[in-house]
Amino acid sequence: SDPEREKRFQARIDAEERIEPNDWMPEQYRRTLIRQISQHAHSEIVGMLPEGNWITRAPSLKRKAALLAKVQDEGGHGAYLYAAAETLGAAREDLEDELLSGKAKYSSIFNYPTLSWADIGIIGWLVDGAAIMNQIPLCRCSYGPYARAMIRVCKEESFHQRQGYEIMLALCRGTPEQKAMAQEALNRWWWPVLMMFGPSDKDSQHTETAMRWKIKRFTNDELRQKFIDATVPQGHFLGLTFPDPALTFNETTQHWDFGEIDWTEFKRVIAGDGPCNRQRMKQMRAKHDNNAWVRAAALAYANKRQQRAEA
Ligand code: FAQ
Repeated sequence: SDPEREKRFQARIDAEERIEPNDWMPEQYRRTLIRQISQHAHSEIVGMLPEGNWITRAPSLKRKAALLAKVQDEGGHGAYLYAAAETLGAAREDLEDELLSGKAKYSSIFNYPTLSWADIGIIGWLVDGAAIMNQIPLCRCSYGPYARAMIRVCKEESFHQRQGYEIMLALCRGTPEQKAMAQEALNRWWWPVLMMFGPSDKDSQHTETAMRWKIKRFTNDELRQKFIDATVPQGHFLGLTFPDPALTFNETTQHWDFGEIDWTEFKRVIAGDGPCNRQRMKQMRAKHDNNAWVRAAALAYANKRQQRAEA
């Protein structure tokens, strides 16, 4: 390490300057970003699976078109984020290998099953809602390529969130069976969605350094609280209840108080033992094998073009 350079680096961060790929950066800054950006990319790609499960069963042509577009957007976000990680010197093949070997993490939320159509509404409303809450501050991340990627990603996520909330509205204004389906989905997803924000601040290993480097602008608990405050009134507008008896509006703090998150469940899902972890990894490996010919063809084509250019 080079203390003088690190000092100058921190001064640039403190002055809100953007760090670009060719700038000097501490090795740990680079590693932290590769870890976070690649996990984020993996989440987008694995996140295509739970919703992909409903494309063939969408209840109308309009719903199917919107869902197809949304899932394609997620693939695009993944590609965008892998490219951002590559600007830090990571190789995409290595990042993919780390995912397939189980070494790299992806968001815990995508290890839960999509059992009914209401789950598609819930994913848009809550999962994309949580993603936006977390990603808007990342538009001001100190690392330029990640920050710029987030601007476009957030625009698309806000369309995703609206399509999800609109599905929820239609179900909640529909038949009693539809409303019950919406409520049942909310009951299953609420707690896992709150876990998306990561461990509580006292258990978060990376928050302190990530805040100092302005990769993160808010702590996990701060974002979780902001999300709850924004979301609870939306749920009440739908006429739904939240599966948390401790959820109450605190007049003193002007925030919603909530119950204790089951951190044992969170740790279990992250360790690979959630309801769908094995299925998701199996799907990812099958996809990787099935797509081998595409990678081979793309490589052969690139080689041919290079040979032609050299001739
Ligand atoms: N799941 O010290 P911290 C989406 C890990 S949205 C799994 O607090 P950090 C859009 C963490 O990596 C979802 N692992 O870590 C979409 C670390 O492990 P490590 C993706 C989790 O990084 C919507 C350890 O626990 N969004 O995909 C989780 O400071 C709908 C200690 O935690 C992003 O990735 C979790 N929930 O804060 C797609 C946003 N939480 O690496 C399809 C960018 C924590 O030491 C459909 N990422 N861990 O082995 C971030 O903002 C941060 O990385 C946090 C975690 C906030 C997720």
